[in-house]
Amino acid sequence: MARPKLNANTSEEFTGIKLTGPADFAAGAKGVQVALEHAISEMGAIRAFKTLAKLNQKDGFDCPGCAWPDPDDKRSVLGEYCENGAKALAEEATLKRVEPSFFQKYTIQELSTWSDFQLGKSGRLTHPMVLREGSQHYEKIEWDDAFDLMANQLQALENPNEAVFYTSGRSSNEAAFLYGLFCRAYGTNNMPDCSNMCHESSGVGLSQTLGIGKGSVVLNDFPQAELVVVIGQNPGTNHPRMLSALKDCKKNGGKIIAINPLEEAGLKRFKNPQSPKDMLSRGTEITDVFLQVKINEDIALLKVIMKKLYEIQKIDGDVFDVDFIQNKTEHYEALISDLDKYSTTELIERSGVDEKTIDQAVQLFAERQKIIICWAMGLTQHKNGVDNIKECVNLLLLKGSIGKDGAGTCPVRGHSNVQGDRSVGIVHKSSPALTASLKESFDIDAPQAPGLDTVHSIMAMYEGKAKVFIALGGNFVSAASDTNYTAEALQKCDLTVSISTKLNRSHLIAGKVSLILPTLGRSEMDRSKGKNRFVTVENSMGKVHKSEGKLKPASGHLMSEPEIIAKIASRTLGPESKVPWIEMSNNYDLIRDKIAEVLIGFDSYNKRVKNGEGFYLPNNARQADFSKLPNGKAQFSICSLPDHQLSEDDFLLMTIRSHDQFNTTIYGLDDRYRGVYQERRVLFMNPEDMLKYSFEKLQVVDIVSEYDGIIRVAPKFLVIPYAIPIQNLACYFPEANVLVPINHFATQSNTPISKSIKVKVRANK
Ligand SMILES: Nc1nc2c(c(=O)[nH]1)N[C@H]1C(S)=C(S)[C@@H](COP(=O)(O)OP(=O)(O)OC[C@H]3O[C@@H](n4cnc5c(=O)[nH]c(N)nc54)[C@H](O)[C@@H]3O)O[C@H]1N2
Ligand SMILES: Nc1nc2c(c(=O)[nH]1)N[C@H]1C(S)=C(S)[C@@H](COP(=O)(O)OP(=O)(O)OC[C@H]3O[C@@H](n4cnc5c(=O)[nH]c(N)nc54)[C@H](O)[C@@H]3O)O[C@H]1N2
Ligand code: SF4
Ligand SMILES: [Mo]
Repeated sequence: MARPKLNANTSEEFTGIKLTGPADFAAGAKGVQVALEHAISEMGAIRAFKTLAKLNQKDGFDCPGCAWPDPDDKRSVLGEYCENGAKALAEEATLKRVEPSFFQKYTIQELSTWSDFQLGKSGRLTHPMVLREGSQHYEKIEWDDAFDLMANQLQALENPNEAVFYTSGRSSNEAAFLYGLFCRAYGTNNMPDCSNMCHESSGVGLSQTLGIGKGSVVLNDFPQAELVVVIGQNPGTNHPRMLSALKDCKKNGGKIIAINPLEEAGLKRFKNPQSPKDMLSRGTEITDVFLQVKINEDIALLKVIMKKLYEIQKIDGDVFDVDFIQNKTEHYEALISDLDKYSTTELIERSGVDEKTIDQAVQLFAERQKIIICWAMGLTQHKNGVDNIKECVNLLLLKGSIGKDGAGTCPVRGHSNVQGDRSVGIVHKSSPALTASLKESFDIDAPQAPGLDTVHSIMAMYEGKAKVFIALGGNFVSAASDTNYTAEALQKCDLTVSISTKLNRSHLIAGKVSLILPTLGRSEMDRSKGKNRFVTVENSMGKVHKSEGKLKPASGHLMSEPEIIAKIASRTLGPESKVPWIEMSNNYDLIRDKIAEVLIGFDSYNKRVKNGEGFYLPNNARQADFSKLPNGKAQFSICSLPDHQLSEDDFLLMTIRSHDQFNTTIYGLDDRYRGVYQERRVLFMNPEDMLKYSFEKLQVVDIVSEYDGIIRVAPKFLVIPYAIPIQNLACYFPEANVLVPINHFATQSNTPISKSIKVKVRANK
């Protein structure tokens, strides 16, 4: 008997909103207090203090939060972590458990009515579990039986491309390398990755213009920068320790420009909890010029800045780095003549920023030569996400701000090892070089044809072309676009498998048969033959270093990610496989040796990570080496303005993170910096728009999107008056993912348009 289709969305119940208005600084004593409260309530005081002391230390483990780097040299004894790092750790190191009895008690139908917050707070998964065909309850399964079940399903597929292997960016380099190796040995490149929904636009835009899909700066560039631009990013919440880097820049006379539809608290002022002086004073003012751009009008704004700089250049001649442009770039003339086609007045109007403020920013760009541009999802998750990145690169190239100290590109990565996973082979497009190395090292005939990325995997499952879905971490149904469509796609699968630490909605919105395989978290001891093992990760700035868990594992039944992958591989591929799967998963040194053999930049991998220092991967843009690009030159690009064809009653909606979540993991219900407490179903709206539609404060509304004749509704949101541009709206991810159409994504990168969804707002009746 088939199971009924479950509701894939979080609970619509309101939870008791309180509003205080936006904060005017980030961190401070409150940050410390909240961090400790979370840690102590999940772990107890002794465990909390012991574990926090190892977070981001050289002999400890890497923060399971974001990918912001740790200092290369000295680490603070007071703690090298932030409030949200402590929350991420507390979530993983919690003492609560989801035992088999939990699943006996609740059906998946019952659990699906819980909110994401409630699901996550249930605790750590302890045993491998199976949901059998037609059943409503997960039940215990032995590890061996789970691996046999998977191997049988995978062997029975007519074509390896009927299987999809998703990765979320928490996995170590060792686990990710084995996983990619298994996919290719099995015969598919179907490796969708959370990057596809995240920084893929950065990867594509940067590769085409600078020849590397990663950023070019390191942490030590910040104190040397004369100007840092933070565009489409909310570091106070999502990369809190970046505020220390911005502060270091300011201390040396640098300036900060923020470009955002919202004036985020973290970009106003920062009180560093590690600095007693800061805590007693007002802290550091961060932003010098705030450009309150309209959603997805960054290109208009950047174009007007470049036009104005060009006007000054024509008069005084030393605004642009002419030598750099001549020697290192091409298509400068095309860029200038394209800029000429736009009217300054129209660009200014589109951007939504007044000319006086733009001129202040232009002045800073004109006077300063060492510039860093930092960005995140506010630029990548649009139809023109790739062009957004290229326009930033244009500006940096004009200033010669690539390949010198204190200057460059800084796409700030999300998940703590998302960049590493990519570096070691989680890519749905393989390269001839990788195929050749895999052949040489493992005698594997890896497939050449590109595999499916996230949106195309979902479509393939929906259409019955993919039948098995395996996830190394993450929460696919809640993270992906078009929640209801994605849910249907997953429920059509014959088998879904989640390698997870904690319960989430993707375990409930399952295929005909479903497995949960519980795994060790970052903070936990990974022991083999009586010895502790370590793994390695790469931070947002390309540094690879070790991470060694210290806590007793959440359960005696957990396996490490490399062990789980190796078992799946050896069972599925059988004794004919030439890869020593089990030996490698027993001894991670062997995995690292193979990574060093297959991939460039990892020479003496084991030796270089064992001392705790780590190493930087090669980065051509940092060296201003563009030899791999056409004519050996960095590329200026022609970017066009987006066209949303908004009617008078349409809004553009951005789906953003609150201060109390990590993606689909909801830490709590407070968005302290935006002054919204105890509620997530909120819609931030300009007071003039509220007046126009006669919406009252806290009125209940439905948000509706219509694409290609299909209407999607996110019901029951409370309207909050907020300083956001007119015709722009914001609400939280993942509650609003139901509105994002599956077939609308960024050109070239296929990243869903989660930051510019065209919607209407209706009173809820
Ligand atoms: N605590 C915490 N840390 C996290 C995460 C988390 O959920 N919680 N998630 C991690 C992950 S995976 C990622 S990718 C990063 C995400 O980090 P961010 O990208 O900072 O996260 P978002 O909340 O999506 O915020 C996007 C920011 O861009 C702005 N924005 C939206 N649209 C536009 C636009 O059109 N133009 C401009 N200029 N700005 C715009 C929004 O107002 C918001 O300030 O954070 C990582 N770190
Ligand atoms: N509308 C909208 N949608 C978005 C975004 C947006 O801004 N707006 N952002 C997008 C972005 S940037 C991203 S990166 C994706 C995130 O997409 P995902 O990475 O798929 O989602 P997460 O919520 O980070 O995954 C959380 C789950 O990971 C598991 N987990 C945690 N730690 C570990 C571990 O160490 N190992 C294993 N195996 N599992 C672990 C836990 O079970 C937890 O429930 O969402 C995307 N979706
Ligand atoms: S900035 Fe990111 S990596 Fe650093 S402690 Fe905070 S959450 Fe963890
Ligand atoms: Mo992300």
